[in-house]
Amino acid sequence: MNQDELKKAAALAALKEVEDGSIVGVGTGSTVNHFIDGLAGMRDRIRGAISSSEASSKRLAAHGIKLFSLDEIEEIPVYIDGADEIDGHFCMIKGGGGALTREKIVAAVSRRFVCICDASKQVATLGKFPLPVEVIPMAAAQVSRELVRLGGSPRLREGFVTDNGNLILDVHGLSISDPVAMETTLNQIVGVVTNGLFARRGADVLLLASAGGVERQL
Ligand code: ABF
Repeated sequence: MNQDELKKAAALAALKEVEDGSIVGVGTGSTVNHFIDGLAGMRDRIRGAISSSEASSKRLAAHGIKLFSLDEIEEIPVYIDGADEIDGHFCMIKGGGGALTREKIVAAVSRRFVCICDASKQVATLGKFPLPVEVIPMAAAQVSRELVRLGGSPRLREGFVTDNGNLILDVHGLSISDPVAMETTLNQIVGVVTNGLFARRGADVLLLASAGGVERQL
């Protein structure tokens, strides 16, 4: 199986995590795209979805899945999303697709976070994948200097603007031994909207696809 087939296997396994009659939290990315396509086959069994990006909203709408906003609901039972890296404590780096802020917001209102990944995303220590940090445009230079002080090498993601009208700094060279502390520290930098560490609220379930099948880890 190639990587895309593994992503699809993890994504389709996540359909079993969806509760009948519920509003489903939907992430972003190529793995989630397979999930959305699978969800279309059971759209009559759900009320609809809360989406974490314009791209996912478009795909959900194209399948006739009703979209809800966070103004309409307080909590959702389950959020399904991919990751760029996930460690043994289910802390993650996310935001390679640039949707980290909305992903973190939807994850925050979800009772369960189900992460769908192919096995290449599993790591012992987070940080080989450059950590995305969403910044207010006028603060990009100032935030970059702070990130350098923390030991990282930030690079502006060229030609990219987030769904929220902000910029992304991809921070290379971090070895993140304490993801909760790093997430908290980065949150304190003025001008940072969100950082791509999902450690304070990590995943609850991991559906990990490898050549041997999809393993459900808790
Ligand atoms: C989103 O999609 C992101 O947070 C992460 O960056 C990405 C995973 O990418 P893919 O599913 O395309 O490998 O969940």
